[in-house]
Amino acid sequence: MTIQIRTTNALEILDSRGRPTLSVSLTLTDGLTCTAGVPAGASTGSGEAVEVRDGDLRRYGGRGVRSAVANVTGPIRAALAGRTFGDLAELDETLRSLDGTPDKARLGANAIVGVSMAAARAFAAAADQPLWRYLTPPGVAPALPVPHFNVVNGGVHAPNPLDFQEFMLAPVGAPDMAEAVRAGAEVYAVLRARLAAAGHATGLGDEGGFAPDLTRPEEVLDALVDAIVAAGYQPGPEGVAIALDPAASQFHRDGAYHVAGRAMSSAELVDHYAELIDRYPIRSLEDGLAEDDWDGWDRLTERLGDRVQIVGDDIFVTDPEIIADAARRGVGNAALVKVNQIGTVTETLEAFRVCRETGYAAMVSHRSGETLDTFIADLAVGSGCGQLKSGAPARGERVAKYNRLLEIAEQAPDLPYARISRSRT
Ligand code: 2PG
Ligand code: MG
Repeated sequence: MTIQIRTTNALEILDSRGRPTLSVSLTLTDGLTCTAGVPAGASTGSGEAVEVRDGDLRRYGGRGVRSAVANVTGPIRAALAGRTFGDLAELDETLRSLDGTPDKARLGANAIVGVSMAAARAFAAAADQPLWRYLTPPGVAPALPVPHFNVVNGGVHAPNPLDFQEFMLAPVGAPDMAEAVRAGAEVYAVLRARLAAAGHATGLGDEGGFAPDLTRPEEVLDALVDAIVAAGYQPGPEGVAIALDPAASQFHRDGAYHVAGRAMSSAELVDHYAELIDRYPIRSLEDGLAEDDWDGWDRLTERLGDRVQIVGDDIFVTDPEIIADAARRGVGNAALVKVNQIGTVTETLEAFRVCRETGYAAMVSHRSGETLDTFIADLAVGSGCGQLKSGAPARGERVAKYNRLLEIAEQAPDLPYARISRSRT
């Protein structure tokens, strides 16, 4: 199935945090227009593909994206307009070679990924397929992913004293998508009432989770387990399990990890995680250590890798080569997958392929700065990876993805709800 491009367009819009991002559109010669909203992170890995931002301090504190918009309407349009493409890989390769840098810094990963996402939609439409089906590689079984609801926010996503960035609810024991969403929303509601009753603020962080003035991870984990039980669910693999993203690069400074007022070595922090995993129904630990602490990651994986999923985000940055290298070394056992972290849909699909071939699990992820775009819901289903994190079951830009999963489940009733266990095996 081919597409012929008439033009590309882009607009500077706001993301969910009130910062500028791009809405990109691609118009085909047959008149069809496909659009994509570009996500943006806060706790970014240093190896991520590079966004182009204006740096003009008179607008949005330098965060404007007019230059990235100009790249879509200038060089990218000039390279694509009038051309016919046989598949997305060919189009993405054109974008990559036009950019010419290893990290997409010239045209901007924000400009490139928007075009790539819109193009994926155009190919899906040309093939008369829903996006998730188009994104399913041959031989892969699509599945509805277990949603990972980030219900307590800390780190750089909230102004509270919590050092760990994300505390997530994973309804692994739910019978289907609708019940999974219901479990997340019901526990979230109970958690809010309980936090309020205990005198904590129930304001929200960037991903829609509560941002209470708690300091120790144990206080949050106790509150989560209480809320799961009070909402009528079983904490753990039969009901609602817990996933953590401490985003440890953010609290790693001067050679130590700073958690709840304590400075810990890498080995001490691994001990701390082991204690938490002993005490609480934790199934997944993302970015437990900093992105450059590969020796620590070795230790972490060796110590806890057969008990929980050890997910690399900042350390792998959705880069197929880094994931392959990590798999050779036995570092981590799962990769977080963010389309804008690598910059094209084709390379994202390649990251999934490396995960499948190396036996690594994969989890699709939103960014802290989101739009109403629901691309990642389809990507999670199509990849068959079984896991999606898209923030709390609240705030429009977060629930848009979960609502899209409900829609897909309704439209494709034969799709299974992913069966993933508490441990990775
Ligand atoms: C993360 C992400 C998304 P950000 O660390 O996993 O939750 O955060 O988008 O700010 O990088
Ligand atoms: Mg992360």
